Amino acid sequence: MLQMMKFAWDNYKRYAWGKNELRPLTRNGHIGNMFGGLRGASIIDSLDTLYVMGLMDEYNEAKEWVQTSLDLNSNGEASLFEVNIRYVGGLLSAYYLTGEELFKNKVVELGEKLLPIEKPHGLYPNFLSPVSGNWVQHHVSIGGLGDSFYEYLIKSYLMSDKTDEDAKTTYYNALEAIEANLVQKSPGGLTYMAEWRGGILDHKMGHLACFSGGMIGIGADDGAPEKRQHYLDLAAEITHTCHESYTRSATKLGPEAFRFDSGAEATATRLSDRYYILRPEVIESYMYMWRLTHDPKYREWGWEAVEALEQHCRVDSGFSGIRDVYTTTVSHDNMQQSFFLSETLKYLYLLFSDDDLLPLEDWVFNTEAHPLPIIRTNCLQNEATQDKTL
Ligand code: DMJ
Repeated sequence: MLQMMKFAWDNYKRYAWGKNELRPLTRNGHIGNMFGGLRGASIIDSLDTLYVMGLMDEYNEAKEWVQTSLDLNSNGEASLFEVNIRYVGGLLSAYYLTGEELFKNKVVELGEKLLPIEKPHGLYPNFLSPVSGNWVQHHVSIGGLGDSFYEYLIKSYLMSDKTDEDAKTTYYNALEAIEANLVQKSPGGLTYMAEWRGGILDHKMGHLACFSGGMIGIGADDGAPEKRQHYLDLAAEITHTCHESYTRSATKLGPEAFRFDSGAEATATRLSDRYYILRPEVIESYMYMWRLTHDPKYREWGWEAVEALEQHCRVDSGFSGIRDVYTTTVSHDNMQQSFFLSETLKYLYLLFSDDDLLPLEDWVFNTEAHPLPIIRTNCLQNEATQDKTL
């Protein structure tokens, strides 16, 4: 994993330094429009991974770029969600891991720019202008761009040192609704999350939804006592299904979405769903399930993914997504996504590390795998007492 990270980083540095992502086939940088005028997404997303892996020369290069070249006064329409999870999350986590004031100063500056003055009908649209601070489009979604809502309920509860009872109640109520409405069992015995379109079930599960194995796993222990084992079993079943979506492909990598209808069981039936863009969610669930159960199968499954990534996604100058997981004559998409460095490689590294590296008792990972510390209530109490004394 360390070698994979170094390879991905070195090539980004060589061909795409300062741009948002590396295009590994054409050996140039990609900017895109997701982050408005912001640049260096791969650098910000990599800071904590480099630090945790002990790649200190590379970490220092990244830090120097933040110091000298990260321009927060940029123009353009940015996705609030993406800037938040990658830039705010990346800088915050770098600050908490290293204690470097530079990261704190940058993240405070960025955070202030992201905070809107007002919001339409009390809702939070997906796009915001970093120039004016106004919402750009009044598009609200709990699907793509807004899908981390459930994950953040349980994570807010854990991050508050289990004091945020509202987040807890909302999460377990939502999980009951998910179980009642979305969780299904296929004829072949695979548990999956269907999609819900105005009351009609679409028997399709997206790769993105495979994070839910890990989410349900980390929340299992704080559920009602009679539900705890059930939640852990559900988490394991969903993770198993997501693994099946990998094993049933020729490349042993999973498609963007897989179906459970017309005879399909965890396979993509549409050409447009067959791609894999280096996403982390399945490996993320392996990592959580390994930490929670220590069942060796999760490491075996993680290793299968490493081999498949090496075989099908590694190209001469980085790692690339592929257009069809069902053929070993692969066609590459020419994109090394920043979340590959931030999430996929970090979760793989943690899967094969001891549990005391970023222990789950002390750290919560945001949806881009940036670790944030659990705020201990006794620390807050001590701070309050000190303030009073002063
Ligand atoms: C990442 O940016 C984050 O994990 C986000 O929550 C969902 N999409 C990608 C990875 O697939």
